Amino acid sequence: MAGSCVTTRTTCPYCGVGCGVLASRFEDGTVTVKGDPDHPANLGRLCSKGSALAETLSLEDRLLFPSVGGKRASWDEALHAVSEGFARTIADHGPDSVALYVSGQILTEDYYVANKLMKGFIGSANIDTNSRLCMASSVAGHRRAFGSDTVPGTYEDLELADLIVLVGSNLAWCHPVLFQRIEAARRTRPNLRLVVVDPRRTATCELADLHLKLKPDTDVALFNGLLAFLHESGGLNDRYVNLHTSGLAQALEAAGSCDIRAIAEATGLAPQDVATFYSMVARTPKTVTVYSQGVNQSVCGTDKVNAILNTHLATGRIGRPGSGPFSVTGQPNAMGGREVGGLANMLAAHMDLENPDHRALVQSFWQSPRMAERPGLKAVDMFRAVRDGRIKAIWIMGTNPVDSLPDADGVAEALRACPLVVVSDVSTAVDTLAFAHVRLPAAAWGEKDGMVTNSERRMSRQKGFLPLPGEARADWWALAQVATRLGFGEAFAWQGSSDIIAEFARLSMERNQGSRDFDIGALAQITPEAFDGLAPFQWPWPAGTPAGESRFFADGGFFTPDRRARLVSVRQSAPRKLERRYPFVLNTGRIRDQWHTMTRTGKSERLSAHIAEPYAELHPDDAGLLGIAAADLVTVESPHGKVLVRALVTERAAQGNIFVPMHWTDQVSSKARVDAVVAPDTDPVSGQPGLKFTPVAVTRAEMQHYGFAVLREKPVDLDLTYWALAPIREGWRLEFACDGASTPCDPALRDLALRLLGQDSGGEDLISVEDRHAGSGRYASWTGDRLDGAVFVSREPVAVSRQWACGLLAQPAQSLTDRLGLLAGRSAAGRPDPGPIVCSCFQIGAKDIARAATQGHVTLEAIGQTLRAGTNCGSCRSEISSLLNALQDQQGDRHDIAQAG
Ligand SMILES: Nc1nc2c(c(=O)[nH]1)N[C@H]1C(S)=C(S)[C@@H](COP(=O)(O)OP(=O)(O)OC[C@H]3O[C@@H](n4cnc5c(=O)[nH]c(N)nc54)[C@H](O)[C@@H]3O)O[C@H]1N2
Ligand SMILES: Nc1nc2c(c(=O)[nH]1)N[C@H]1C(S)=C(S)[C@@H](COP(=O)(O)OP(=O)(O)OC[C@H]3O[C@@H](n4cnc5c(=O)[nH]c(N)nc54)[C@H](O)[C@@H]3O)O[C@H]1N2
Ligand code: SF4
Ligand SMILES: [Mo]
Repeated sequence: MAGSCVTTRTTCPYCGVGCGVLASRFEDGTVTVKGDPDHPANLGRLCSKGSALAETLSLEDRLLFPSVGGKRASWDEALHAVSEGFARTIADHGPDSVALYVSGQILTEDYYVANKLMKGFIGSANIDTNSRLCMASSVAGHRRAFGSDTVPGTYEDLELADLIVLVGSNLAWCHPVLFQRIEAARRTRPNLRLVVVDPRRTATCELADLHLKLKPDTDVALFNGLLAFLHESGGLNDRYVNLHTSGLAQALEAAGSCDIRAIAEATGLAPQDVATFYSMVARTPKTVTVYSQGVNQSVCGTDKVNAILNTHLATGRIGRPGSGPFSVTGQPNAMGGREVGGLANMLAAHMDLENPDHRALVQSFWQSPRMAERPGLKAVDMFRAVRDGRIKAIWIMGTNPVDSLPDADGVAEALRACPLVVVSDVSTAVDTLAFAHVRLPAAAWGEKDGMVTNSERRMSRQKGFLPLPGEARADWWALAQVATRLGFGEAFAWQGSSDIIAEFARLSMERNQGSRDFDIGALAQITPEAFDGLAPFQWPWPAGTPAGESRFFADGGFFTPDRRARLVSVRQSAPRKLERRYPFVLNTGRIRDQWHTMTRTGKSERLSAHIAEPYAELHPDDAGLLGIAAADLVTVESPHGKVLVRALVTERAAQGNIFVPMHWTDQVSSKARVDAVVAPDTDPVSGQPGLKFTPVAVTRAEMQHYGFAVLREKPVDLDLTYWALAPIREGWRLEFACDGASTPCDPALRDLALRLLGQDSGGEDLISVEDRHAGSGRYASWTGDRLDGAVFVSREPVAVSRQWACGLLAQPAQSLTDRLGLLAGRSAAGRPDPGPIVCSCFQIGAKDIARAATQGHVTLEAIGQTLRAGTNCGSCRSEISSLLNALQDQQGDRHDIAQAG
């Protein structure tokens, strides 16, 4: 870093917490980021991913130029190809033969323009978004209960609550700054209670007073039981119910009586735990129920949402400080997408596509020639339609469906058969790009300008602080260019983001007067200058009013025709029978330090150090029965497809359930796209797929050899049964395994090692040790003083300290003794093996923490003082606590391979 710097106030591009970021750009081009102390979402905090943003800004892997048919093209040629292709398809097959598939990660401006083009000008509602995989059940549940998609509360409620119930939410890893806010609130108010409802024990459970490890998809039984309990114990708010709701009697009837034993049986919980939970809720008016993908991503997701909302409506615990239901959003602009009507069944500004008045209002506001008249296809159905030829042209923007949609191999097949696939992305390391006829380079975080809305309805600016690289352009610009070429120029002639927001604001206030929740009329005339300095605010913000904090529904005022909320009658569905061939339930989700398909977080060495391989969490008893040991490789298979991943045997998993993270793609692993395995079953109301429940078979994958390598050059064209690649300082780490028949120290293995080391292209000094009897080999080569890499091969999963080996490339020149030591898997001198990395900010490992603990530093605070671990972003604090708690059963080296925290 050199010289002076310019600091820009912007917003983190990852999760829906929506933290404010101060990005400083120095004269020499370096960038640093820190939390914005003035942003109300985070008050200066950032998690591990936010803190590592500066490490993901390099232009390596950036998509910088448009291309058509695999050849570089000018923007003009590429836009022509898109508009010609769309126009021709529409002329020949009608507007429903084309589609847009967009994302909760594009800005409100991009989203508004995409939606306007498709629904108002092309005249089809075939625009859907990855929010269908994420928030659709919450949207549907909100609309059933409130008549609108309204999140009633604010983040402050989490701090003001006396009880927080987290349902299907791994908040510690997925909304870390909110989790930290709860942690901090608990330090000042130790009586704040936390309950976690999740079939597996997650990092979030470290802070929980009660963990309800329920059977998958039995949440409706749990919350119906709670409603019945509250009713039977006199815990309902009759006044609120009578004044502001309808449907209680029917909902109670559907819920049945509160038979704790029967509920315990249905949910797989101990009766005592169910009773404890119910009485905690009954006696705590200030209860917030936070829910996320364990609720939404289910074939009964909408019913789960309404079962939760029923308990809040019946107690009047909604919209008051410290109480309410709280659906936390995943993506940075999931809320913005809902506001502009990005889902196939919604209209802009929270209007309803199926409501003729709303359609007429939007049509006259847009002066649109042809409005969509009926809902379009929802994501899973959209790709089915691509597959069977009903959709012949699709534009995908800001999402990677070949990895993130269920039945992902089917999605790949659909795109392969589709006559026109357009993909707008920022990265070249995206599996979906392989299917694109036209590739459009988008402006990335740090370059683009606009608005995002976080989980608490707070709209913040994302601002550029870097020049646009190559020919990257804003997504809205590309959409508007295509609209213009399709003949709609006048309606798409904005000069910049602020023009688009002003138009959107005018639409939100059009004939509104409090009849719709979403109103940002205050921005209707915003100038570019005012937009530039716009501070974060919560909607609604009607014209002529001051911006302020807001909650909804404490005094009713729902957006149904009679302004009453609906309690929706929901019933627990019968348990799904598992076929003998597929006896396990596959659950999927996230890890702490990666974002989705890793196209950005995967570039950071620090973030990759936490968990460097795809894995399957399974219970020790299941592992025992299947003959699977820690660090073995396992195949997880459904009728749709399979993955090959590392076994992580842990008590955190429930018996009969396995968990595989969603992040690994073909860019970084041989066969770990977990959505290839996931079934495309959807919720009948919301169309959201049940991504947390697929019946699967799990088997041990027999391997002839296992390997581990650190390599200066990124290996390409890896022809190995299993491999997984991650960046490290000055190079790459590679885990691999081969199942090919081979003899001990098969010469082919030696060839492989040499190839990995680049020896066929002239490395100089090679040292190798082979043990034919054991069937193991170790190889390392140097060019001058620089280590090219080291490769370790063995019959068993290689037991070499990964943290030690990953530091080798960055070490200075080595003596012969050091070199030999390296082959022996020994550290030359200096720092002892840190073990699997826990704190990514300071690269502190589990073994560091264990050593400190043996020296008497046995509390989280003491570890922070001696090692600094957990004192920067704080994302690892729950893992440090869990390590300290579990220190008696320390893990051995074999576990170092499958090190998932
Ligand atoms: N580090 C990180 N953070 C992220 C993201 C990321 O990629 N990485 N992505 C962001 C996005 S888009 C989203 S949507 C959010 C998701 O945030 P979360 O929803 O918190 O994360 P998930 O890991 O998808 O799933 C949450 C939990 O649901 C549990 N679950 C599974 N089945 C059931 C069930 O039947 N009932 C209940 N009660 N629970 C169940 C799973 O075991 C899992 O622990 O995270 C956001 N934050
Ligand atoms: N099995 C399973 N599957 C899941 C889930 C699960 O829990 N389990 N979760 C689901 C959920 S909740 C979600 S949100 C999805 C997420 O799934 P995806 O949306 O497919 O995942 P990302 O990796 O975030 O994809 C974003 C893409 O946009 C690109 N990009 C980034 N910035 C920009 C930009 O400004 N413009 C453009 N045009 N492109 C940009 C990135 O490089 C990347 O390729 O996955 C869903 N799939
Ligand atoms: S919690 Fe982390 S990922 Fe989410 S917005 Fe804040 S810094 Fe970004
Ligand atoms: Mo999401």
